[in-house]
Amino acid sequence: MQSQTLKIAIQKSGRLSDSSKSLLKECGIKINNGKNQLVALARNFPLEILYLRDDDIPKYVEDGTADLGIIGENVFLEKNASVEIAKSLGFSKCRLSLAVPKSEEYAGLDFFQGKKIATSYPVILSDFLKKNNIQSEIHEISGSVEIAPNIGLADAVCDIVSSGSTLLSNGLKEVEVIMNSEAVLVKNPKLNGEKAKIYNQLIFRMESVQRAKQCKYILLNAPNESISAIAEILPGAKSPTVLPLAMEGWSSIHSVVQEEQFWEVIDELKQKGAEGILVIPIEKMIF
Ligand code: PRT
Ligand code: ZN
Repeated sequence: MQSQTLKIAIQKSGRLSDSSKSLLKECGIKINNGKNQLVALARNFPLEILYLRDDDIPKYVEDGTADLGIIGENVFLEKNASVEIAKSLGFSKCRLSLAVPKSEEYAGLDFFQGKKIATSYPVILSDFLKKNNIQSEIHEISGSVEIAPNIGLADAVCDIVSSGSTLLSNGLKEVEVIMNSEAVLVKNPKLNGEKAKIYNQLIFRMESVQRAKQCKYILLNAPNESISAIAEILPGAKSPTVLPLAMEGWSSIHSVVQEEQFWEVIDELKQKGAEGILVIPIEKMIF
């Protein structure tokens, strides 16, 4: 039994919370969740979960109240805390952009010279403007940034965009992307001893889950003379498994394929004589 527990801070409720909880679940971590609970202990892994507002997580990880946290890269940069990014997590993808009223003619960043920009991200925005030698007035507001130009509070906004529909329905157009963001796992840089060991176990599990999401298990039948050509297309983890079929001269080939190359690979396999192709999701991949 481990005497220490690792503490991870995740968003209590919001756009990151479901995916953060799912990730822990996929890592095989079972959590006893009570309603409105702020802290929970995992049942089968030395991990304590703290449920917080995302903006508070960097500070808690910096001061060691939590060892790890899951936040958007946008919050990581804005809060500028002494924490390090341990891993990109691939969910809650979005971008931080500048947007102006649709009716404005926009020819480039000079548009913002002397203008008033409303945002919840003053640190990232002022850094971006400074790098581009633009002098603007930053008006910090904590929510509903997109209404600022309509009520005469600002000439433009700097806000998170995902589908773009919020900007559209407020008569704004996106003109510059300042940064792309996704959820990241952040850690206290001083993690050591037993906590570092638990952290390594957790990272190992997260990597196995992530790797599996990027791959599919593939099974197909092929004439024996095509085996070597197909093995070249489907190298798998080491090399594909080849099993004889009851039908003389044919084999069943099993392997893994990268999700992003999937359709290309399928076309090539068909050309090489593959038939009866089955593609199955993989839950975990351990090397
Ligand atoms: O209460 P708490 O402080 O914990 O949460 P929050 O309200 O500050 O954050 P939350 O839950 O809204 O977002 C958490 C994180 O999710 C952000 O820091 C981003 O990293 C990420 N994320 C991904 C988004 C979006 N997509 C998103 N669409 N954060 C905000 N939005 C908002 C945006 O502010 C705008 O109002 O959604 C609107 C734009 O969406 P579209 O689809 O209309 O473009
Ligand atoms: Zn927040």
